[in-house]
Amino acid sequence: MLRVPITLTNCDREPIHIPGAIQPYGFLLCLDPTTRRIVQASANTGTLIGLAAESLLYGGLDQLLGPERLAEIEGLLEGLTHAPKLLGARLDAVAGQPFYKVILHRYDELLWLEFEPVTETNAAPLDLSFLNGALGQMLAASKVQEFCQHAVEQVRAITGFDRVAIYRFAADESGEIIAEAIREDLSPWLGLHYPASDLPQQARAMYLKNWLRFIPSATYTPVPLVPVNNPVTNRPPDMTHAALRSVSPLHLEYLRNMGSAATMTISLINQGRLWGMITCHHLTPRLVSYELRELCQFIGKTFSALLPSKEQHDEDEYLLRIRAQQARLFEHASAHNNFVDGLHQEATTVMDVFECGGAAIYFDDDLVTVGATPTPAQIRELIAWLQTNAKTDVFCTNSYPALNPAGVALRATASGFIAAALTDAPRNYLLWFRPELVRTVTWAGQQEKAKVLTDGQMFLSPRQSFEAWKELVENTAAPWKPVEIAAAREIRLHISDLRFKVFNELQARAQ
Ligand code: BLA
Repeated sequence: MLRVPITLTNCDREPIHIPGAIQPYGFLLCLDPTTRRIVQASANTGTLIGLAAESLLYGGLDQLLGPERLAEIEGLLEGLTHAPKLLGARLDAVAGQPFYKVILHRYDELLWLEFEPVTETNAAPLDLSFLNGALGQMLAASKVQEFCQHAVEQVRAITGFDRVAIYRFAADESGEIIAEAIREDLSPWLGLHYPASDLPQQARAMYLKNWLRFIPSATYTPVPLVPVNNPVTNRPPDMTHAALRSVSPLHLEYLRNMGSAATMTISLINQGRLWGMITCHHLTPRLVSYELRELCQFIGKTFSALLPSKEQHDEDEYLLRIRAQQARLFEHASAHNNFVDGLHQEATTVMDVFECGGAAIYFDDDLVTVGATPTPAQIRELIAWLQTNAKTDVFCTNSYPALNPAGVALRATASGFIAAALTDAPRNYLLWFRPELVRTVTWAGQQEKAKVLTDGQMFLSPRQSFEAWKELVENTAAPWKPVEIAAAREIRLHISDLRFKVFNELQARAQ
């Protein structure tokens, strides 16, 4: 049960790297790097291998391991860094049943030995030809969307999780499910958005250092370390790189509320930034072998390495589309006696140049609109506002209501807009509108009832999060991309050139 009321600030403050406890599916020993003596042990060694944690303290590994395994481990301890290493052999000498594997790393002035049972779930065996095919597909995908779809399908194929999704972060750190592979009978989450607070800052920072988290059961009772504090530093050891780290109780509650019994999350990192995560969910608890988790990390790292080229491809393609539409628009504008007619009467109109809900042309007091726009009276008011407030020839916002309270009335169609004042006639404008983001997104998840509070506590669940996200993005449209603003500038200059040419021609004819 949670004791502290959850607020978005105390979420960010929870010290998730020093929980002083582990998840109970394995056990942990921390060794002093110089003396190689055990200085901390998880309290479950008694239950798991019949040796009480207290009895292990200040002794060596020879209490658990025979000379052969000990020699192997000694060999690995020398060169250890924060990057975990798996001891190849199974440790059947630890306690007979179950068999253990050991994952070792060195961090926070300690040598860490994490013992995991060798129980496999129904995951497919590691297969090089599968991996070869999977990477081939990822390389061949040109668009980010297609690339993400391959990645979730591959991770689902090798791990057998019920649901594998890619959760991508926006500039404001909110997230969206952009691809998923799910068991047939599950309802899709594709297109769902979540607020930045669902993944607090300290967790983001940790996930940049450690590529994979694994929670085989969301209903576990944490096992404390004995003693909880490292005798040297007098605080719990830093578990940033420990696989068994006990995770935030807040997050566990969130998982239980969403009906998820086991999860695995892989970081997707782009130029030092957490770009997104591959999140895996299972309806029942499950163990995934360390080797398989390593393979998933490999996919996450490969994804991260290939991602910039896929993003570049999407950007290049959008730019080409903008250029082609611009060229058509310019042709139409020149072909008509009145350029305004050319901008809205042909198959390609001013609103087709880039992604927007509607557009308007305001010229010599005449107003023409295409697509979904505010009413003519509202557009005229907007123009009056621009004339006093817009300091640049091309002005854009993705939250007009934040700049002008009267803008709230326009939020359905024009939470965002780009306004380009014509060069030679600055009181005239081309306008592109974007609707409120929340109107373009629908909730497709389980139709559970949104509950804000249970017993005075915040109720953590994706549905609740989605409601929170909706509130945060009220009155906001999708942000304008630099390439769109640049295109608006070009259109503005081109229209002015065109008008200048027409003016010159008329003058020449008149002489
Ligand atoms: C961690 N939150 C996480 C993680 C995910 C999410 C993927 C990584 C841990 C893991 O592997 O499971 C969020 N997971 C999601 C979301 C979806 C999903 C949004 O599948 C959507 C489908 N979480 C909250 C709030 C708080 C919070 C309000 O919603 C704080 C008050 C905390 N989330 C929180 C914390 C962690 C976390 C503290 C870190 C857990 C840890 O690693 O210890």
